[in-house]
Amino acid sequence: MNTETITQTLIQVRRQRPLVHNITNVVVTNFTANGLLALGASPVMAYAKEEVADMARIAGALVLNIGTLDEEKVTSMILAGKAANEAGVPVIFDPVGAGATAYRTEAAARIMNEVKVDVLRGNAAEIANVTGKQWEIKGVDAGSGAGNTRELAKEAARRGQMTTVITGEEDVIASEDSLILIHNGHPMLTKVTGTGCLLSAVIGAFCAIEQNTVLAAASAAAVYGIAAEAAMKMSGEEGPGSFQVEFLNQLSKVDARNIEAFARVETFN
Ligand code: ATP
Ligand code: TZP
Ligand code: MG
Ligand code: MG
Repeated sequence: MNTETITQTLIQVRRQRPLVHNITNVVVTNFTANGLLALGASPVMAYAKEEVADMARIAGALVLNIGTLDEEKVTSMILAGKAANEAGVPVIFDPVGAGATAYRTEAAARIMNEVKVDVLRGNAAEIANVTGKQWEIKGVDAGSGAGNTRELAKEAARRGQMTTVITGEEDVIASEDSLILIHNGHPMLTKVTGTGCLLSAVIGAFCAIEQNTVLAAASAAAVYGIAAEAAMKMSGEEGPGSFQVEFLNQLSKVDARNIEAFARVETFN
């Protein structure tokens, strides 16, 4: 993947302003909507079982996130997911906290059985736990696991036949036959809640534009990491509060010049 692909996809996101339908958690709802707006996409949060199928059908992408799940939300996610599948709308799934409780792990499995997921995005522990492997998880944060995230992403992609994104210090984007690593980002992203969830939604915006979900997800991760690096430069040592605000500013400002100068991408086939 070259920097031109990343730039062109970002330009198209801003030009087309895709509608991204989110069924997400109560912690990150506002940050997700503001992050998508800053990027140039159009967010909507809609949860009622009476409307989710209609909303998913007209969206450019559907993002499902189990961060604060309950049975009503899971029902709505499955209804929305099936409608998106029928309409050819890409589905992104963020299995927040899978492995932390049996209910989360079981609900994630149920959603993935009922809905064809196009992109699975989580930390290493979440992806391991939905792939039937053990990896320590502390609430919603990845614990220390011993595995190789590149191999884990490949295996999850192969098993689920979907693009899999494992984020962390390096972001791994895998499909059955390709692997891309993104080395952008900053540890300050771990000090602001919802940065993983927002990335899943940003991947949704890119998937609405680019049908190749590996290129879409890798482009999204690169833009996101570059915005974080720029936000650190602007907010300096101020801390997570200033960083969060500046990160939204920088999501709206990433351009061809930053991408050309700062994208750190490794592509394997
Ligand atoms: P967790 O709950 O384990 O923090 P998450 O769902 O919040 O997981 P992250 O893995 O934190 O997701 O990824 C969110 C963003 O933060 C991604 O863009 C990722 O590249 C970035 N990121 C996470 N850790 C680091 C790090 N150590 N250095 C640079 N960027 C990081
Ligand atoms: N608790 C339930 S959902 C959530 C918390 C803290 C937000 C998790 O967001 P992220 O993006 O995984 O850090
Ligand atoms: Mg994080
Ligand atoms: Mg997360």
